[in-house]
Amino acid sequence: MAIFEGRFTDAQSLRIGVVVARFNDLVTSKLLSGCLDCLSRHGVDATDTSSQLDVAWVPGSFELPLVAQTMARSGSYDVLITLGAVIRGDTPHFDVVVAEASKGVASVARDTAVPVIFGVLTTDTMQQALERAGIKNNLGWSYGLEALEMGSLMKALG
Ligand code: INI
Repeated sequence: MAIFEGRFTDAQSLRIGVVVARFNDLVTSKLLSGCLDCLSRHGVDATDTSSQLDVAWVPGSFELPLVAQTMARSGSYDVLITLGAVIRGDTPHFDVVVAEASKGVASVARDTAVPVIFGVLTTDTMQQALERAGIKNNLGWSYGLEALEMGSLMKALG
């Protein structure tokens, strides 16, 4: 019996792309900081001159799938992370943006076999989003960890 598991010790061998939405930048820049901190502390070169890690900014969460798809198809990345924040209270078309972002990101992963972490916060209020972006816990850190696990697992599966 083979058991496949992602490891967190493969970080130095992974090429990682992060796509982050500028909308609700107060939240998403915190998610990005938490994510980069996690990657860096696991051995990823997260410096400005890194050849292992790239960050692409998009206007909003709706645009995450297209840029993730472009990066996935480039063949330059083992794993991608998408970061965004959609807040129901301020967004009449909340459901549309969330549905397109989530379905789009899932499709990119399945179509390209490059794992794409869905790091889009969907909350009722800005307060809740901020709590998940660092006031209480920074989910960006968790998304970084999940990227290392999935990148490693997909490599193990060959
Ligand atoms: N994009 C977000 O990432 N979060 C939001 O809360 C949001 N609101 O509130 O509308 C949002 N809208 C922008 C959208 O993602 C696109 O960038 C825009 O529609 C252009 O395509």
